Amino acid sequence: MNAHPPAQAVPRSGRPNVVIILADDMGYGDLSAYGSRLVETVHIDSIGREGVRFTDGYCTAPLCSPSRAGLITGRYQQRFGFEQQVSSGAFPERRPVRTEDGGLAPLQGDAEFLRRGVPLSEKNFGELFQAAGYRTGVIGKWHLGHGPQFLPHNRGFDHSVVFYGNTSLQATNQDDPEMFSLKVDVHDEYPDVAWTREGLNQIRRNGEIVEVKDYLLHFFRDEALDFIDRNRDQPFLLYFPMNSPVPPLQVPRKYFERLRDSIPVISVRGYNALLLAQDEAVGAVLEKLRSTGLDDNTIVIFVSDNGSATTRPGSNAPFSGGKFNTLEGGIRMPFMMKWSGRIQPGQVFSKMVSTLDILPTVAAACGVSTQAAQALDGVDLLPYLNDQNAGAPHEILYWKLDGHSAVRAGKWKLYLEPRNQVARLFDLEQDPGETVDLAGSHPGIFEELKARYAEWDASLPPRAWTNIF
Ligand SMILES: [Ca+2]
Repeated sequence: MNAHPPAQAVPRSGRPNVVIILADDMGYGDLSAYGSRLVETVHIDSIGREGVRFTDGYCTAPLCSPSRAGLITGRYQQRFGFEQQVSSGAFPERRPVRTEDGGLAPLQGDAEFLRRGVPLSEKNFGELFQAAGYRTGVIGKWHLGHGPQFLPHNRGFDHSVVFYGNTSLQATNQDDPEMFSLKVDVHDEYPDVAWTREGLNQIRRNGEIVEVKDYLLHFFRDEALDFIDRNRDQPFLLYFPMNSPVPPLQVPRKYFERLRDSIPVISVRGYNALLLAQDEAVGAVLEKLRSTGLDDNTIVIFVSDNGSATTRPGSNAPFSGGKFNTLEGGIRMPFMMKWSGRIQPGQVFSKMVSTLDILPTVAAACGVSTQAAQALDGVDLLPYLNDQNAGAPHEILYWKLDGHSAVRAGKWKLYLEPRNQVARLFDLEQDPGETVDLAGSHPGIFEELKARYAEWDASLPPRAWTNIF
């Protein structure tokens, strides 16, 4: 006998649940909802169809760790010196870091990497929701520091099943004939980055290493389903940062075969097969919410952490650039949100929003106080989605990562490479591909945005660490 009440009997008056699903390195043009003609991502697309699809949604950095630090705190990560990756590879201590002048420092050992993370002065959504009585879980990729004070079970998450590094092997049996595997770019050239399950790539449940034999995306999917099942009778927040479609490109052949007739290029077919596997994993989570009767009272958010690297078969169309730079391809994200009965379905929202808005939005929706947090840069989006506020959530947004910066205000985008004295102005309405520099023809806007950026940049502390070679 099922001890739980049937779906229709679950009261809607309880505090809502939150499920935040994050893709890793997925481009704007990778979903059918955002124009892909290569693959039908019906499950992920359904989030936007049943809620809102943002056309102008942004992450806070075109790189994993800093983007996640902004997302999880609702604050520009540069405000706490968090500009760069906390780690790269299974054994970051074996790799040199860059000095501020761009040279290579001698090996720093463990100490350099154990100090990197979101400082204790910042609150993330796990900490805020846990303090408010929610059950909090994170399943997937953490990549926000592996020193003890930065680990998820010490930072607001009751339950964590994660790897701490930037990626992990999807399938440990690399000779499995049922698995399609392909190396696609420089990311794959380092043997200690994607193609291993050692070191920071190991899977840990609440800090303890667990051996995983399943295909990793499916293992995390099942852990997410189990978390929802176990917490169906109490309010929960589930942060589900998936290990896809980032390398290693390993995907069960059944997905690859489904695209055999439609995609002739092997790397593109393999990548889109992984998008299909990812879509089905999201579909399983959505179905679990329906079958447990929680769907009506759960806020579901889907977004990617940064664009696809231009060296890979992902699509940032119609934009140029990608991961590592601040052209739109690096920072404009597929971003959708649904909340049955509270967000009007079928909306397409075209004003700027940011992953910074996720924390304040879900906190407001759930009645969770953000008083313990520092001043948030994100805003509660619900009034804008419910026509209570006809204005724009953000007048201006800023980006800064290792020599690549940007500002967007309205249709205007200022693209900056300060070290190279590059400054260009684009009209994103007329020129989403950022090809025509209008700095000369619109000097007033150009100078104003440069001044706004300089003012924002001057308000930031120095970055707390540099990048990793
Ligand atoms: Ca990423």
